[in-house]
Amino acid sequence: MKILDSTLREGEQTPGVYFDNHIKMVIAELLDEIGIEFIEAGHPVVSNEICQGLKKICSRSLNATVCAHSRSLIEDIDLAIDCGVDFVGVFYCVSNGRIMDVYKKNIDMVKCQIRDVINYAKRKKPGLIIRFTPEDTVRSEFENVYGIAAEAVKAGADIISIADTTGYMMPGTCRSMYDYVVGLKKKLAEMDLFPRIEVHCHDDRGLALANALDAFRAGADIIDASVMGLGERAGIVDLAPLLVILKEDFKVTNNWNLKLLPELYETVSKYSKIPIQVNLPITGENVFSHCAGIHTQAAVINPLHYQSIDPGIVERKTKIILDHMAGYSTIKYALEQIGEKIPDDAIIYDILNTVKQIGRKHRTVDLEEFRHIVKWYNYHDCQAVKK
Ligand code: HCA
Ligand code: CU
Repeated sequence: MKILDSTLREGEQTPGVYFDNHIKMVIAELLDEIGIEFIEAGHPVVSNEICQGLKKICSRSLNATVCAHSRSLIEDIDLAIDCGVDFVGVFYCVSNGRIMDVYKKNIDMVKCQIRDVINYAKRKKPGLIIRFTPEDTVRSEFENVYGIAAEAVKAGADIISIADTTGYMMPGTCRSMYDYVVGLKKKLAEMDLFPRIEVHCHDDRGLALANALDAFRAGADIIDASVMGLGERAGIVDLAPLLVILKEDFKVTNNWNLKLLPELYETVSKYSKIPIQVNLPITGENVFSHCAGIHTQAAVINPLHYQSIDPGIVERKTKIILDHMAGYSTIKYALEQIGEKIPDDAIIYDILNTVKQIGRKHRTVDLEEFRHIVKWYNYHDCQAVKK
């Protein structure tokens, strides 16, 4: 299985997000270093800047295959090929409603258009990987989806992408992505067609990752994701947890370097001006921190009592937080961290109370401030002894 990162295409469709071309290059290089197999780097028809960015990224000879997004139009294909991409993602909506209301066409006209465009692309650049996405796949009439997908594959499409454009699917229900992937593969196999299957899951219901994993279990070959899940509306699958789960839980053997994920996320966050949510799985500030006294008591003995993911896989560390939730063992642990002798219980409780009071002011105590608090009580104690 392979990953397609769309931070530079879908991600740039986040309101207000724009990456300058020199930043796009850095992001593409980081994705490549991590070992992401496909980088969807823009939709050339949107602007000349996007074309320039695509051209430069293609000229870098990355290991990753660079993809351009394209409408089902010859002019878009020409532009994409002109940018030097080896992969073009063509899309068109296939639902009767949209075809008739918006495009004033019928399904046969759409079939012809898609067939002609894909034929043209394959002839113009033999070896070009072509993906066809029936937009809003999962809510479109199934016979339209497999009918047009079959036409696309016969014309030369290598990949059919199932787009859950509106985040509509739900695991374990009649809207299951697992069942959809199995059903579409079966239908195409009956026609002797075996394209690779890609999935593009939006997160409108917070189920993008769950649906993507469902698709993976059903045999999908390529999964789309973006950094922080950036994209239209609620965005798509967040890249970091997808990679971690595939590697750690599903034991896929792709050679991804997960240790570079924090750097990638910081870069994308800085230049997209979208903060990394503190509780964002894997990359959020708080996700390997322990706060409540009962948790820290167990976590200082073995973090795995309260963690099921080892932070080391993304080069992060377990953190114990000092705030109003701290307990006796939190303070003992912090004293050890700063190399301080463990004082009498009475002093430990004085320190604990101070830490809790500060915590009630909506603050946490870092180890530097903790040192000052300990010093204060030690000093106090000396004065008391002198008297
Ligand atoms: C879009 C919609 C899209 C397309 C996906 C694809 C979707 O922004 O054009 O072309 O594979 O969610 O359907 O992102
Ligand atoms: Cu999308």
